[in-house]
Amino acid sequence: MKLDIITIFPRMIDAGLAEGVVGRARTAGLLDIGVHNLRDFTTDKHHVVDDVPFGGGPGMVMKPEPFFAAMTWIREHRGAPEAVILLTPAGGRFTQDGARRLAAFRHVVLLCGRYEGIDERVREALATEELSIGDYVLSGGEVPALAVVDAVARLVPGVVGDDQSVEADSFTRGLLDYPHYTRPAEFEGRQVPDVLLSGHHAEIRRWRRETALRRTVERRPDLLAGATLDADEREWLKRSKS
Ligand code: 4FV
Repeated sequence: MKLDIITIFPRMIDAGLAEGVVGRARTAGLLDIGVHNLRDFTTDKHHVVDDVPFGGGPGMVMKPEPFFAAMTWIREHRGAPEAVILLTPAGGRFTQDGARRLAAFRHVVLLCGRYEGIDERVREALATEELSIGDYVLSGGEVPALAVVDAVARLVPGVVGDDQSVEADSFTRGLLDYPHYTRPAEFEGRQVPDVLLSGHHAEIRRWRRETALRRTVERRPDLLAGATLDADEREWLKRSKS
C-alpha cells in the first residue's frame, strides 16, 4: 500500500512511523510511505506556508499554493491517489470501518493542517474526503494522520505478524475487547480469572466473548447496533436484557 503525507513537520511523522509494526512494515516494503515537507513546495526564500485570514480574526491560515504544488508533484512522481484525505475536526468520524475502507485502496494521500486551518479551496479542489479522529482541537493534523496510518497499516496483509490478532482486535466485530492478563497469576492480591488458567479453550473463548459483550453493553451500548454477533452472543444479550 502507498501512502503520502503532506506536512510542515516531516520529522514528527517519520518518528511516529519508525517504530513497531508500521516501522517494520515500511522496512519490509509492505508499506510505501512518502513524507513530504510542505515548505519544499513554496517558491519564496522564506518558504512561507501561512498568511493572515481574509476577513480578519486571530491566527493564521495555510496558503493553498503549496498544497496544490505538492499534490501535482505527488501525482507526477507517485501516481494518482484514489483518496486525498484532509484531517480536520469538521470531518466524518474516523472508525475501524473507515480504516477497512482505506486499507482497500492502493494509494492514499493525507493532508496535515496547522494554525487555524487550511484555505478552503484546498478542501474544495484537492480533498476527496475529510476525517476527524475526535471532537477536540489539536494543534495540527499530524497526530490524526499518524492515527489513520497506524489503524490502516494494521489491516494491510502481513503487516501485523499474526493476522489472528487483527481479527481479534477490538472493533473488528464492532465490540470492545475482552480483558487481557499475563503472569503472575496473582499480583497485588489480584487473581487472574480461573477460567483463563483452566486450559479449557472452549470455556476461555466463551468467557472472552461474554466479557467483551458485557463491557460493550456497560460502556458503549451505542456500538451494539453495528456489531456482528453470533447466535450465542445474541442469546446472551437477550438474557442480559430480560
Ligand atoms: C483534528 C481532529 C484537529 C484543527 C486546526 C489542526 C486541528 C489545526 N484533525 N481530527 N480533531 N485538527 O484537531 O482531525 O490546524
